[in-house]
Amino acid sequence: MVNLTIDGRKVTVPENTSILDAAKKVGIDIPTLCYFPDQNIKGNCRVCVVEVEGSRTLAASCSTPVSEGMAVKTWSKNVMNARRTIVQLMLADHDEDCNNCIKNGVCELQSLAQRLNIQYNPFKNILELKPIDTSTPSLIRNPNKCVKCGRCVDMCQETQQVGILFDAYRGVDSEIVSGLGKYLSDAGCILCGQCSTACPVAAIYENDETDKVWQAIFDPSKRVIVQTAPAIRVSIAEEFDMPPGTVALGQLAAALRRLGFDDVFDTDFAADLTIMEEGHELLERLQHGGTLPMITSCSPGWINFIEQYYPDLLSHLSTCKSPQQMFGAVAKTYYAQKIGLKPEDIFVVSIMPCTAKKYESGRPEMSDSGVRDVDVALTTRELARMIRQAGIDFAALPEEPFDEPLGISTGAGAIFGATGGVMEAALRTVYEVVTGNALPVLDFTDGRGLKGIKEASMDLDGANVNVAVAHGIANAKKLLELIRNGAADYQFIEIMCCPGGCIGGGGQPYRTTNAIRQQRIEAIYEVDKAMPLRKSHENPAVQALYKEFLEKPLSEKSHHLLHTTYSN
Ligand code: HC0
Ligand code: SF4
Repeated sequence: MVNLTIDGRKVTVPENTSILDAAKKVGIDIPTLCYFPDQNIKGNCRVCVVEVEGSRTLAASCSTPVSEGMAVKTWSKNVMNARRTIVQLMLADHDEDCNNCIKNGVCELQSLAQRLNIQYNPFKNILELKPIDTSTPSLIRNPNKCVKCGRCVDMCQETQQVGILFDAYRGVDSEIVSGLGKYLSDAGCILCGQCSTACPVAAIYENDETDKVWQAIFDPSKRVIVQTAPAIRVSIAEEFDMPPGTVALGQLAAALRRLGFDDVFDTDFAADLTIMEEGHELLERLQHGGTLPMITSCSPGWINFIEQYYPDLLSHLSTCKSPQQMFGAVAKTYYAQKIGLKPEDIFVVSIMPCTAKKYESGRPEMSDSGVRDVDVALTTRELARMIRQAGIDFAALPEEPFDEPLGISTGAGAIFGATGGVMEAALRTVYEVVTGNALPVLDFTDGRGLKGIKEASMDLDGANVNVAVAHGIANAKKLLELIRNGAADYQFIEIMCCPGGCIGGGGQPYRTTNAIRQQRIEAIYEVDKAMPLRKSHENPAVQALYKEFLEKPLSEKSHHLLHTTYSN
């Protein structure tokens, strides 16, 4: 342990603790900008400077470890002037059109300027406007807002290891770029949006499509259907200042109804449907010699990754569309027939924790109903913006149910939102279909949690099935290399693009940390436990869909509406 004083107070902390964390222990909150929990950025912005007795220069508290006998001053004239100057210089090289900024009110630079009581800037604004990158349907990159903190670079290079964002040039010319001189669409970006959850300003953010949804809602000729992804019910409450891990299933349904959606449905229904198709596809491959290991295909950032970086392994992907897209295809055919409408009269909106879902919904092949199957995919953050716009007091909403039939789901559908969940849901069904016996224990805990790669085995009537789960592209790459080298002894692999699975998606509330991911995961399993049905094949609405329309899993109609092909 190390003893030191901070602002005259004695503190004892473990070795290698940063001054920043030691100060937190005694209730002192040093301002930061580039610092982000779980990331390795050290001292880029220097907003967190403090005085260390005996040192002639100020120290960045996030990257300076404590030492025995150290005396630290976190607030002094020098500290105040240094912090203000740093932020004023940032503002002088920044597009300060705050009123028209998507992050107005939630911008960390703005709140830092407020906190430092910056009321004027002695430095003249020297920003040279650069073009805004609108090349993808998922993300907007505005270099004029960038403060070069490096958080997005760390996300892209270290956490995801896609590596298309990097620091270029030095000194005053320093700039964050996506491939030298390229737009995101040409730079190999997979649209995961992890950079956008980490950005403290509005230098990279989701393409806001809320106005398109309002137009549809206000159009009396449209039947506007909404589906909401498994992960939203355990994250939306954070947008309304409730703690991470709050389950807000009933309030979510109530909010969507009050926004004016005509049918409030659930992607969890389609997740159950996916399990029926994907489970049978796995059995088909196991019994008739298809490509193994089969890999899940529901996470669109992951699909973008394998298509661009490992096209030689595309035959391993399940041909199943994602639940989002299965939902759209079913809503505009089966449900359209049920309510006597044509696909073009229906507008399907999905609420997703994901920026890549925007791209997925616009893929030309995702129109098997005859028109685009999902019209708009909004992120959690966009939904929260709509709820605030409409003046809905989210916390005070009553709990309401989802509508029938496409709002009926099981616990297996819910756990899709957490890493390991698709695997667990699939095994719950595959085991019972193959053995004809009820599962003795429903919870496959081996696949749960934030460990990078998880493995498990299951005995299916004498045949051993080895499974693996990876979340985040850096972990996925390790499994892909094993497959490429012929060293992967697995039959089934779940890969989710984002750390933690969809609960950690790129469209989730800003500043998702590992601690928050863990709380959302626990909440997802609470949802599962509370459901009366917990196995996809027991979903009565899915059973009815097969009986009335699709006939059986992997039928011709199922293939046409629920399966897809991939491109390289
Ligand atoms: Fe997911 Fe999904 S679980 S990808 O993470 O499979 O985005 O939440 O909606 O489609 O269901 C995201 C979350 C979904 C889909 C589902 C899958
Ligand atoms: Fe990198 Fe993902 Fe951001 Fe693209 S969306 S720049 S791949 S972190």
